[in-house]
Amino acid sequence: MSVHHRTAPATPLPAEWGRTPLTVVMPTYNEAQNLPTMAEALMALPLPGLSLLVVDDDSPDGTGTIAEQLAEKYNELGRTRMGVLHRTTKDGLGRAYAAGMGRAVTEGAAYVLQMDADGSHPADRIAEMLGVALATGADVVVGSRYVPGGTLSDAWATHRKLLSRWANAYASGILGTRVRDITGGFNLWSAQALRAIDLASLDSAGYSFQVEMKYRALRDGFTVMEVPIHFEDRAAGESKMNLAVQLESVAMPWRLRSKALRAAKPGKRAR
Ligand SMILES: Nc1nc2c(ncn2[C@@H]2O[C@H](COP(=O)(O)OP(=O)(O)O)[C@@H](O)[C@H]2O)c(=O)[nH]1
Ligand SMILES: [Mg+2]
Repeated sequence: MSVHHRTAPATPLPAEWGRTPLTVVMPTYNEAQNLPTMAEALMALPLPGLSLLVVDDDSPDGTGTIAEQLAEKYNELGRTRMGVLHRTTKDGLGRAYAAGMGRAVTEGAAYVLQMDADGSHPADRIAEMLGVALATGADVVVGSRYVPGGTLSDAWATHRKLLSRWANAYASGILGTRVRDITGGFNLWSAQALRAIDLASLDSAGYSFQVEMKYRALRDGFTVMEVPIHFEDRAAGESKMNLAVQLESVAMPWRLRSKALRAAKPGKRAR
């Protein structure tokens, strides 16, 4: 992480706000090298209401076992600060998130934060995102690379930056939304919004989950806010982005739009 992006310690919140039940849902597939650092950073935040739920798809590198060991360590004092949801096969980022977010809400989270396990997303912005949600009543707070103040890793080549920008403009343009980082994966959700969205009925298996979730939230009338973040390159290991995931992301905005148009016809329930 380059020095000028490091910020002061997480913004202090009123003590009452810091106790808000907030679950960070973190999907993992082969993140053994990254998970311990991530868990440590989250547990050190001045947010006593925060807990971590790792959703592991039976990673061959043993991430699931490491997650269990970490949970044992952080749950030592009889408080559940970390849980692990083990799934048997790798069936996509979207499905992993839907399962984890559903469980977090069932277990009593008032807010759920989505976060990658690879060090790309800044843990020190979480308090601020929660603060924005609590202060404004917004049900969705996007950690945004594309609002003023948002930045991308210096390690990203120009073509990668352009591709990311383009992917955002593509999805937002087709769906007619004004969210500037609709593809981003660092987002805070109220439990109320997650219940309304009906996670079980999502169409996305993979990364297009990010777009579908925000689109549904907007259609259901929830307010989406964006706060700037710095997006860092992954710390270790490899990206799980592949061609199948990319094709789904190209097709999904069209699919969502035509579904919305069909639902808008008389006699059909809008979705
Ligand atoms: N459980 C689970 N996690 C996944 C899957 N695909 C990706 N992830 C995790 O989702 C996060 C984002 O994936 P990553 O490979 O970093 O995507 P990128 O940032 O777009 O390159 C990481 O924490 C991955 O380990 C999956 O199929 N199942
Ligand atoms: Mg990543």
